[in-house]
Amino acid sequence: MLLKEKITAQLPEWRDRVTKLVKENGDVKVGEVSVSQIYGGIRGVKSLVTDISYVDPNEGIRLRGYTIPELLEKLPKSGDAKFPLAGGVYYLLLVGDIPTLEQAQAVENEWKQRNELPDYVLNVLRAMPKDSHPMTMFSQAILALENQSVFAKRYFEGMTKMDYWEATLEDSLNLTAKLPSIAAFIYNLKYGNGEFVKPDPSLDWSANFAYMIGKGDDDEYKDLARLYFLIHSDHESGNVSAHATHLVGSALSSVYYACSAGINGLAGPLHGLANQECLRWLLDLQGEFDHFPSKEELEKFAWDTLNAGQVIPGYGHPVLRRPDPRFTAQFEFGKQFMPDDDLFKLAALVYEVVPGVLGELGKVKNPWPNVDAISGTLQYHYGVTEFDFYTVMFGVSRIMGVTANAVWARALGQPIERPKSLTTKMLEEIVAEAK
Ligand code: HAX
Repeated sequence: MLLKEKITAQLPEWRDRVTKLVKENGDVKVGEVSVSQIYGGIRGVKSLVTDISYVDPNEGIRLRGYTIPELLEKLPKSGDAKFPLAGGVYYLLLVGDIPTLEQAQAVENEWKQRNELPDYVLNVLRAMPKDSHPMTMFSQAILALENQSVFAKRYFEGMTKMDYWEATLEDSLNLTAKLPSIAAFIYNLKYGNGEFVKPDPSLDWSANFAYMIGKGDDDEYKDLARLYFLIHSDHESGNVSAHATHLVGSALSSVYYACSAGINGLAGPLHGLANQECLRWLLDLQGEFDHFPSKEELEKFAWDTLNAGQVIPGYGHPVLRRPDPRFTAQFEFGKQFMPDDDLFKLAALVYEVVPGVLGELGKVKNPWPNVDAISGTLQYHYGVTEFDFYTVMFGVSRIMGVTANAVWARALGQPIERPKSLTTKMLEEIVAEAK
């Protein structure tokens, strides 16, 4: 298999590099930890390692060294598509290089051979209460697939440590292959006729998602799916979904357990659920006026939200200090394909007004839009109006990133995570001694 060959070829060098770094420089200090960081969500503590992506506060995400605009330009596209194949994105995350079109298609073909969704998973989803959140259903479906884990089976057969990554790659391909089908089935079950639509083998992974939710004739939506699945795939290791996945995986739980945990984290309103909250806020704003609001009216609406003790969803970020390039890429898509859409125009006005309001608040470190500020608006335009579903699409994409990280964590022998906790009294004593 192409991916296995490409990773195998790099492994000796990577293993030597990491072993040498730790053996010869293991005691070199990378940073310090302050009391406020310990109480403040470990913000900014340099304690994780990944070579798959890096978030620069000003520049935003780079996947394997490439910015979002570079990726949109360089990653291979098939046929008339204007946006890249997800198979190429996954190749890039796993292997580290921009693939050729043939290499991207090889990953797409690998997925096609593994995309069959067992009946029992469909039945688990059918058995869930009608008011289950789509993220609960998504996490549940991933967990239900755990019995298929190649890693778990081979581990109990006595697989050697050196082979962990290969079994993890198998699980990762088997899981990622099924994600569009799982997501589309949840969509159809929750909002449609409950039909399970099989993927069309002539379509790519992203376009198949569009096809299975009934948008097979909409080429623009297929391109939006390709863009969406690219930009949400990875965002360093410290965000909740990535870190939760890594933490659970570090116990050698399979990627099914680990990804289900990551998805549970993504379901939080301060993380992936912000995209649903964001659209809700925008629709509330739209509903508030019988006309297109003026800047002053919007400003007042934003202050009303803040004064009610709520956050403005889609704005702010723990690391970024500029507009998120993932926002910008989607905003450009909107400008190109739906410049006259009322909701898009409103989102554009929010972008003009809200950073100023958050700036005036004084405490917000980053008043700029993040990835979630616009993604729902684009979905809404194409008729995917059920906004509690949006985070599932985020999850479909994010699992590409977290499984690529899982493969490399196993390949480089990353151990079980175990940070140390202290009591408040101990911290008080440390502070007293420092004075
Ligand atoms: N609206 C109102 N207040 C905000 C705010 C916003 N959009 N962003 C930050 N603040 C507030 C914080 O709540 C915090 O207030 P307190 O000190 O009273 O607790 C203060 O400003 C400082 O926060 P910060 O250091 O700037 O930001 P954090 O790193 O603590 O939090 C968040 C980052 C993304 C959680 C935050 O900006 C937020 O709640 N934004 C709105 C929700 C959102 O868009 N989440 C999605 C983030 C992207 C993502 O992960 N997607 O999956």
